Formats: sequence, C-alpha cells, structure tokens
Amino acid sequence: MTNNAYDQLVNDFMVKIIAKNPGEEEFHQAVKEVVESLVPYIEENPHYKEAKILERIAEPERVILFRIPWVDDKGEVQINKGIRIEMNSAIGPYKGGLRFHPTVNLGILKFLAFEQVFKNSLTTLPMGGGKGGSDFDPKGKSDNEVMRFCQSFMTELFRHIGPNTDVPAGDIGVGGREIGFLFGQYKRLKNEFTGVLTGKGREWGGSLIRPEATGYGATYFAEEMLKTKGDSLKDKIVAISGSGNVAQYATEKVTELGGKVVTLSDSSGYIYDPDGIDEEKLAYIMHLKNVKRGRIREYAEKYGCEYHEGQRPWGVKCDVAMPNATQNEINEDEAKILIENGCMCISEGANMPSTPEATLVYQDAKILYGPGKAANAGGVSVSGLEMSQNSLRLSWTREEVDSRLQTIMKDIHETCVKYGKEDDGYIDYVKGANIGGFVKVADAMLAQGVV
Ligand code: NDP
Ligand code: 2IT
Repeated sequence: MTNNAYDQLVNDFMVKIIAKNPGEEEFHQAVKEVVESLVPYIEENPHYKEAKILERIAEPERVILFRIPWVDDKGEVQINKGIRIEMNSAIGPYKGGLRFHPTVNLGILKFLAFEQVFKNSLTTLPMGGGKGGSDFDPKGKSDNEVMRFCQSFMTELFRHIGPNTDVPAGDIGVGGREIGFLFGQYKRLKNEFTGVLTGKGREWGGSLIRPEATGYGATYFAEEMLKTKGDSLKDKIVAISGSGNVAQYATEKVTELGGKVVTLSDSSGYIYDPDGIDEEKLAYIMHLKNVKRGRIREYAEKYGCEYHEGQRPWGVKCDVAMPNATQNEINEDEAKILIENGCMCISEGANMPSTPEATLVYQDAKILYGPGKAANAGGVSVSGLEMSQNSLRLSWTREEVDSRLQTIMKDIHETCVKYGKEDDGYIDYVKGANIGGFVKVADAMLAQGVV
C-alpha cells in the first residue's frame, strides 16, 4: 500500500471519530497520532481489522459523569463537574490519574484516558487505562475547602471504583494532599482499607519513589535515548517547563546525573537561571510550590535571575528539553527554535505537550524524541508497583522500587526500538510506543471476544 492510501484510511477513520465525538479536539488529536502509526501495522495484521479493534479501542468502555456540590469557606454552595473515563480494561483494572483544573472537560479526559491505555501497556504491568477529574480549581482554595471538595467528589466516585476495578491516582492539581482526603473518604464510606488509590502517603500504603517516579522516569528515558548516540545527560543544558510534581523531580534527577537545569515555569511565566537550579534552589522551589503554593516569579526575585511573564521557556538555548507542564505547550514555531538552538533530545514528562506540527518538526530533524506515553510512564509504573505492594501487604525499599523503575524505563525504551527502528537506523519513538503499546491490549481484546 502507498503512503497516500494509508493517509486515506487515517482520514476515513478520523471522519467517523470526529462525527462521534464532536468538539473534543484533544481527543481527536491523540487518536489521530496513534492511528497514523497503527494503520500500516493493522493492514499487515488484518485480524485486528476484522475484529474492529481500532474502533473499539477508541470508544470508552464506560464514562461516568456526576455533580460535585460542596460548601466554600464563606458558606456559599459551589457546584463542579466530576468525570471518570473507564477506557479499557483488557489487561487489568482501569488505572490512571485524576486532574483538578478549570480547563478539564470530557475531551481532555478522553485524550488522557486514551493515551493511558497504551502507556500502561508499555509499562509491562497488568493495568488497563482510565482518567478522571473535575473542573475544580485548587488554586486559592483553603485546605478545608479542598478537603470538602475531595470528600464530595469521592462520595459519588466510590461506588464506581475499587482495587480490582478502577484505581485512580494524581495528575495536575492532585498531589499527596488531595489523595489523602480522597482516600480518607473512600475508607469511611466502604469501611475497607485497600489499595484503591495510588500516590498514598508512605505510612498508609504508599510506595517509596511514587512522588519522584514520573520526573525520574522521564529523565531515565532521556538517558536511554542519549545512550543510543553514545551520549548522556552529563554536562547537558536542560530546559524544563512546569514547576509541579513532574518538573521538580525531573530537575532533581537531571542534576544528579550531571546535567544543568536552567528553566522552570508555571502558567504565568518562566524563569531562566543560567547558573543552574541546584539542590538548594530546588528545595526552595519545592517549598514555594508544595507548601506556600506561590508563583515561580518569586524564584527570580529571590535568586536575581530573569523572569519572563506570560512566556514559555522554549526560546532558551538548550541541549535537552523536557516539557513537564501540560498538553500542546510546544507549537511548531517553538519546535523550530529548539532545533535551531541545537536541542538534540526531547523527553516528554507531560501528556501530549507537543502539537502534531511540532512533532513533525522533531521527526524531520531526526532528533531524539520520546513522546509522553513512553517517557512519562514511570509515574504509573510505580503506581503499579504500589498496587503490588498493597496486594502483598509489604513495602519495598527505595532502592528496590527505583531499580524496578529503571528496569521498566529500559524495557519501554527497548519496546520503542523494536517497533520504531527504521531502515536508516532512526528510531521513531512515536511509532514504536504506539505499536508496542497496542499489541498487548489488542491481543487481550481478541482473546476476550466481542466485549
Ligand atoms: P502539577 O499540578 O504538580 O504541576 C503542573 C505544572 O504545570 C504547574 O507548574 C502548572 O502551573 C503548570 N501548568 C498546568 N496547566 C498549565 C497550563 N494550562 N499552562 C501552563 N502551565 C500549566 O502536575 P504534574 O506535575 O503532576 O503534571 C504535569 C504534567 O505531567 C501533566 O501533563 C500530567 O498529565 C503529566 N503527568 C503526570 C504524572 C504524575 O504522576 N503526576 C504522570 C504522567 C504524566 P500553575 O501552577 O500555574 O497551574
Ligand atoms: O498520566 C499519568 O500517567 C498519571 N497521571 C499517573 C497515573 C497513575 O495512575 O499513577
């Protein structure tokens, strides 16, 4: 088949997806990227086509929509939307984070749940895919307001989830504090202490290294990609976006491996610190963001470096870029600037942070490009390890979990090479991750019949 014929098949498929899921642009974007990789593979393996695996995998098994009423500190009633997408359970219970952010809607959570199916399959662990969240904005809310909101959220969600059914975790706006409140309410309603959520506190069923896992994993993935060129992170200049969970621990690991992180950001702007964000400065950021819940601008005021209001860090000269904030945060122009400035490697801690046009720029330039579903799979991998520890009623040491995480990231890298290496030696990690993630789920779906 010619490339034109493949394009036609992709377009025909997307016309149906768009008609069935109107207005869900991020979902269309995520599906299109996967289908572009899969169509040639499926033409070579027609049993997937006959069983309509692609059509089935793009339709959630179940979507739960609910009302979250709660009372703020002024005594006023507030209403938010609650959503849980149970996307695919072919290889294990639904698994994936919860996002609390004012932009959350059905299309964004469906894109995230769809990505999660392939990502979780890549981890080698038995987890299906799901995602959920709310348009609740934790910014500016008191701890008590966040608690009352989380309790109301779980008062509905609890009946749909369980340690063998659906196991949520954190994502944007959901960290240790929120998981604590959600877990407390689940336990109270069910009268059961189980591993129904991951990202729990260390003393109550959480895994060591889970907070670190996504940022560490994305850094290990960058190291693996660089290794294919006989290179490493040592002495590399690294631009990171975001300053939340993923960005913080990516900064820690990059620094530990000898790289220099020169940027971090939040939704208001970015800081540029050419001296590098060392251990002491990172401790300041962790306190600023996790305790004081302040803005990244305050870092520039404290350390006397540049702050660029309303901008993203991709114009800064770097060897490696790690977009660790949110979806579509690198566009085509920014991708071109990164390449012009000599960037050789992009490892995505965030989910779908590069637009399709940006991705094409990386692929044309043949740089090392690790897409989110491979590069950021370390977080959900350690969630999977947390589930195993909960089932065993044991807890592994930091070293044990970190070594398993490193092995998993290496395995994911190998899977990408297996399915993504081209004749000229270039590794198309997008194709590799999409096909590598697909095969296990698709075979399980075939084995389980038309369900
Ligand atoms: P956090 O809430 O801890 O941090 C999010 C960071 O991104 C903040 O600095 C935030 O800035 C910034 N940000 C969020 N939304 C936007 C936006 N619309 N525009 C610009 N900046 C924004 O979330 P995480 O660090 O957990 O998540 C970051 C990314 O990593 C997300 O894409 C998430 O899906 C992905 N991810 C997370 C995993 C995890 O284990 N936590 C696992 C795998 C992927 P501000 O404070 O101003 O909002
Ligand atoms: O996008 C993701 O992989 C996550 N937010 C983590 C999911 C999880 O279940 O740990």
